[in-house]
Amino acid sequence: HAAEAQRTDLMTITRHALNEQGRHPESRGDFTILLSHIVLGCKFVASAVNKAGLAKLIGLAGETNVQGEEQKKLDVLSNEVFVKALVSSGRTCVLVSEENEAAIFVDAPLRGKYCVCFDPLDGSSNIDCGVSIGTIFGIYMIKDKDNATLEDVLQPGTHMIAAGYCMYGSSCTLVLSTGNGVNGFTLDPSLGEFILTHPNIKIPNKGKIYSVNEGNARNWDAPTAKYVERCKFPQDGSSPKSLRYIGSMVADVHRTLLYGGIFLYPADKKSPNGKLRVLYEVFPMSFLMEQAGGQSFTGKHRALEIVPSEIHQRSPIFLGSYDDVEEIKSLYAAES
Ligand code: AHM
Ligand code: MG
Repeated sequence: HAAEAQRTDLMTITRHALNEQGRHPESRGDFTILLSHIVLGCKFVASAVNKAGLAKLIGLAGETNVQGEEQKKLDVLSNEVFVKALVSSGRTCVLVSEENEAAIFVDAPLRGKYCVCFDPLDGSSNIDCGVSIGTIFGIYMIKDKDNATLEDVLQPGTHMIAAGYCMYGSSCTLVLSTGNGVNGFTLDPSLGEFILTHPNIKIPNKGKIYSVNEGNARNWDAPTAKYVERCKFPQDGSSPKSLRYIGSMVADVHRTLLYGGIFLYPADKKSPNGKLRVLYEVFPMSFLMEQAGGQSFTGKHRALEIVPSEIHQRSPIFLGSYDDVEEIKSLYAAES
């Protein structure tokens, strides 16, 4: 155990990325540089989130509040932080943020080969009460750097080369996949470094938890309603599942990844496409789930196979343990 602790202790996220680099010599370290800028954004936001309750007193950006200037909202600040961090990496070309209506095309001198879709601070309803929130990101490779178009980000999730999230919770955790499994890193505040604490995360095949906003139940379609009913009243004599719902996708998915079970944001009569956004919520989380051995389903097909036509498009989503998602798939198959 001591030997293992020592090994993981020293594995910073940068060292991990440099090791991975060996698998993609053609990237020439560009991905490692991009990742270090994402990490910088996460650390900045983590520190701002920690001070959120004090923001009115001391100001979010530093110790002194600039006179007369109104405090920036945390989600607006986080967006500015990530846009700046990504652009200044010199490795990005097209950026899609939940906070910006239009995609951002990086100017030629700073242009690189990666496209990043992100939600800088997800779970905004949880900010003011100190509950976990997070940043979500998905990364694509540009086709032609000199000819960036929206098509470069309107790609199915299967074309993503990496995805991850950072959770600002009781500790700050960054979960990442570059298509070779899933790894979790925890921010050591005394070092300011993300340390590999959860190597090669695999989601249990079946879980004991379901996670959904049940307040929408009266508008659900039949298969979703039937599935949730079965979670509470299993037909096979097994114990009922527990309900856990934080209302921050990052936190609900993180728990699902570690403990197993299912997270759902289904379609309902009022929102036929559900709530969550394809490019920076559904795709990155689906990519991670599959990489961890779980599944992700839209109610019709594999979530990563959506071909988006708009950057802020939504989709229903059911993701988590392989067997639990299998069950909801069979209910939808029986329906059609
Ligand atoms: P936001 O981008 O406005 O924060 O909304 C996204 C959040 C997700 O984090 C979470 O899964 C979902 O909204 C919860 O929605 P609801 O409050 O409808 O249950
Ligand atoms: Mg969001």
